[in-house]
Amino acid sequence: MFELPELPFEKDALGDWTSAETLEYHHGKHHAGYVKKLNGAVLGNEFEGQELLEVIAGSRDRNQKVFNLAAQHYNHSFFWNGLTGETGALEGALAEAIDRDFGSLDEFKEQFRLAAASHFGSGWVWLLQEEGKLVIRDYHDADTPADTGVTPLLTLDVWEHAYYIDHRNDRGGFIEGFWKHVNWGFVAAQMN
Ligand code: MN3
Repeated sequence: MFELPELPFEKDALGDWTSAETLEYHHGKHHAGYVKKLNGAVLGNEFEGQELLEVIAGSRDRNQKVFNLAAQHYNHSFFWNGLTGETGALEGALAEAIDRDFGSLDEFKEQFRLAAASHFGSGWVWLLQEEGKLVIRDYHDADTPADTGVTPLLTLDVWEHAYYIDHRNDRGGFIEGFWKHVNWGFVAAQMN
């Protein structure tokens, strides 16, 4: 059985950016709902008892319902892990790789902002490591890089349910505030 992970921070840790009220819905209702439905959707079929990544890879292009639920469980779990109350230092190999592949931290943030702001409809923006290089990619709806052979480092949920309570339709304000709460230590630890 898949389980809803505890948030790795207090519900009020993200301040005005993502309020406790948003987290009560986003984590406590949306993410919890995906986990509950996923457990129901794998009961009694080939996916029952498999690890999450196996379910994602096995259901992609074959069972859209199971894929969407499993991918959303993965994406949300990764999203929470990339967040923290107060962003820490960005240093070491991660800082060097950002400078190398984007030119500067500011340029990386600008490219990430553009990808998130211009993404049409629901989806996710990811920082990934592909063959040693950092790249930004956006994914529609529940789609995920989890099973595609790349190394996921950081993600931002750009579904409206992620920001509508605190930012209404201002996705730009939501993206801007993200940088105050990125857990760079987590991001750096994902690099290979
Ligand atoms: Mn979401």
